Amino acid sequence: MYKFVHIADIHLGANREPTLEKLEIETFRKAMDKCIEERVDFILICGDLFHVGIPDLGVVKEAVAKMKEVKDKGIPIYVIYGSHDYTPTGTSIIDVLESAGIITKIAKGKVINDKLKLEFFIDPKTKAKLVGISARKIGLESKYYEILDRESLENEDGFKIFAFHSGLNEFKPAYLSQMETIPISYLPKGFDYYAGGHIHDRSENSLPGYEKVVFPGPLFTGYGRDFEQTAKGEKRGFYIVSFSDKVEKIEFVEMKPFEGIYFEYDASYKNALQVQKELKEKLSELDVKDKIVALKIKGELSGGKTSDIDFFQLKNMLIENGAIYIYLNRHGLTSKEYATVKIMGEDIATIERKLFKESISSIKVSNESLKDEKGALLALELLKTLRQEQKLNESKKDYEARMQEHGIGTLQLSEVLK
Ligand SMILES: [Mn+2]
Repeated sequence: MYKFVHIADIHLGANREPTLEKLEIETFRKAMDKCIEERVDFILICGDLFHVGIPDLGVVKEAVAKMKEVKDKGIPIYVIYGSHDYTPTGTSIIDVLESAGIITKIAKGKVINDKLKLEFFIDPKTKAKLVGISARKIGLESKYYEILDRESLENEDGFKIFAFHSGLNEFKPAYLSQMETIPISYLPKGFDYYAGGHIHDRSENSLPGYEKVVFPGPLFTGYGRDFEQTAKGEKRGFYIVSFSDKVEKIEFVEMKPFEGIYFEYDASYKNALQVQKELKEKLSELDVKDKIVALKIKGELSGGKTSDIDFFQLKNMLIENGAIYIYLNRHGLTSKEYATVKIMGEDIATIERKLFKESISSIKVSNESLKDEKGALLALELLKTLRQEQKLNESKKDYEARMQEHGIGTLQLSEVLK
C-alpha cells in the first residue's frame, strides 16, 4: 500500500507580525516533518502554498530549506497554482521552485481545437496518475473547465487523482455564498480522489460519480475568520490518503498551529464607558497564558464613540497576562450616536468586496468588463496588485515600473498598448 499527502491553502508569508510569522513557518515545518515520519510516497499541494505570487525572500528561504529536506528523503512534492500563487506577469515563485527542481507542477495541458487537453503526470514510484487545473485569477479558471476534454480523462485507466483549486456549488459553505464557484459536473467523473483547495473549511464530500471530494482547509492563515475558527477549536491540518489500486483510507492529521481562546462580546445597549469596564473585568478572568486570543466585539453602543473604548489598553493587559497575540475583530461594533459605518463585514476582504460591489453601480462605464460583478472583481484584483510594497533594495524607478507592469497585466491592457 502507498500513501500520499493532500494539503492546501498553506499561505506562507501571510503573516507579517513576528510572533505569527514564526508560528506560521513552524507549523509548515512540523507538517513536513510529519510527512517524513509517516514515510509518505508523495505530497500534493492543491494551491496557495504562498500567500502571494512573489513572496518575501525570507519566507521563501525557510520554506525551500524544508521542502529540499523532504525531497532529499525521496518524497516528491506536486503542486497546482492557487489563486494566491498567481501573478499578473505570469512568473510566480511556484515557477522558480519548479525550475530549481524543488517541486513539480502537475497541471499541464494544451488547447487543441478549442478543447483543453490535460496531460496526466505519473508518479514514478506509485504509478498514481495525477492531473489538475490551477487557479488563475478570480474566476478565470472556470473558462478552462468549460472547454475541458473530460472524456479522455475519464477513459484513462489506473489510480487517478484530480487536483483543483476552486469552490464547488454543491459543497459551498454558507459564509461563502458570494464566492464564485463551479458545478461539480465540470470535473471529470470516476476519479479515485478529488483533491481540492481554495475553500478554507475542511470537508469530505461525495456525490454519485464523484466519490471522495476533499478540502483540507488551511494549515495556518492570516485571515481573521480562520484565526477565529482556529481559536474556537476548529482542527487544522492535512490528509494522508492510503491507496492500492483504489483509496483504502483517508485520515486527517491535525497540526495544532497554536493554543487559542475565543471571546465574543455584545456591546449593544451599553455605552462606551460601561463596555470598557466590563471588557476589562471579563478579559482579566480569562486564562490566556501562551495562547492566541481572538476577540470579537460587536453590537451598537447606546452612547459614546467606538474609539472611546481603549482597545490598546485591553490588549496590553492580555499580553501582560501571558497571551502571545491578540486578534481583535471589531468590524461589527458601531455607535448609535456616530453611525457612519455603512459597509459591514467579517473581515477586510469581505468589506472591500462589498464596497466595490455597492459602488460600481453608481459609476458610468462603457466597457463591459468594467461593469457590475466583473468590474468589482477587476477592481479587487487591481487593489491586490497595487498593495504590493516596494521591495528592499528595489529602486523607486524599478518599483514604479513593476507596479505599472502588474497593473497593465491585471487590466489585461498589454494587447491594447502594444
Ligand atoms: Mn487559500
